Amino acid sequence: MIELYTANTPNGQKASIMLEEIGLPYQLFTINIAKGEQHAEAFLAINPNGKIPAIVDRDSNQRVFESGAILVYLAEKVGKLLPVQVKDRAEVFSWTFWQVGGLGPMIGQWGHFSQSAPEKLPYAINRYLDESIRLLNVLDCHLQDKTFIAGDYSIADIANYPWVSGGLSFIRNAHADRVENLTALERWVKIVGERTAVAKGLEVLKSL
Ligand SMILES: N[C@@H](CCC(=O)N[C@@H](CS)C(=O)NCC(=O)O)C(=O)O
Repeated sequence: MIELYTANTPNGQKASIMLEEIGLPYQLFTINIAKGEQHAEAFLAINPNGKIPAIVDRDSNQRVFESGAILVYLAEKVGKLLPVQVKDRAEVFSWTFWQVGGLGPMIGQWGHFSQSAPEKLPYAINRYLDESIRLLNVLDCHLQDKTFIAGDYSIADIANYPWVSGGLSFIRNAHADRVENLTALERWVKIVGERTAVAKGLEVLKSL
């Protein structure tokens, strides 16, 4: 049994989508990040970095934190959604870590500086917005002649989906003209969003 410690955020959604895709039984534990539960001692024992998502695999009592590491761990545990060949894995890892280290943090920082920061700093807001849009264009360009990001549907698609679908609508609300030509990306969002496991992985978090 996998214990999933999470909240309804894009990083949290990656883990629940993955668990739905691979069909392993799991138990959800809510970490209310607005109330600071990510800093509780019991949770820091699972993720010393104090962020969701994190899992504990009760088959081996292994903890795993960082959404990218969780995707790789679960894919390797069940032998799904991650190719076996080194060359094919490299492409999946490239786009998975591109998301974890780039797209997610850039959109996240744009959200922070444009919505949450007490002081509206145009330099910070524009820097993160421009970089988010540049990254969305990189993925749009890559997807011109592909159905999925790296060969067959994989953890690279799962890592990117919540941030691309959420990020696109978030940016569209404020700057529609800057994301209107990302047609390959929109097509990919539709295909991935129609998967039963993706819909279920999003749904299970809605009550948290
Ligand atoms: N690099 C981490 C980022 C995780 C992350 O930023 N989680 C956010 C929610 S999406 C969080 O826990 N925020 C609470 C906080 O920063 O205190 C990952 O990919 O898992």
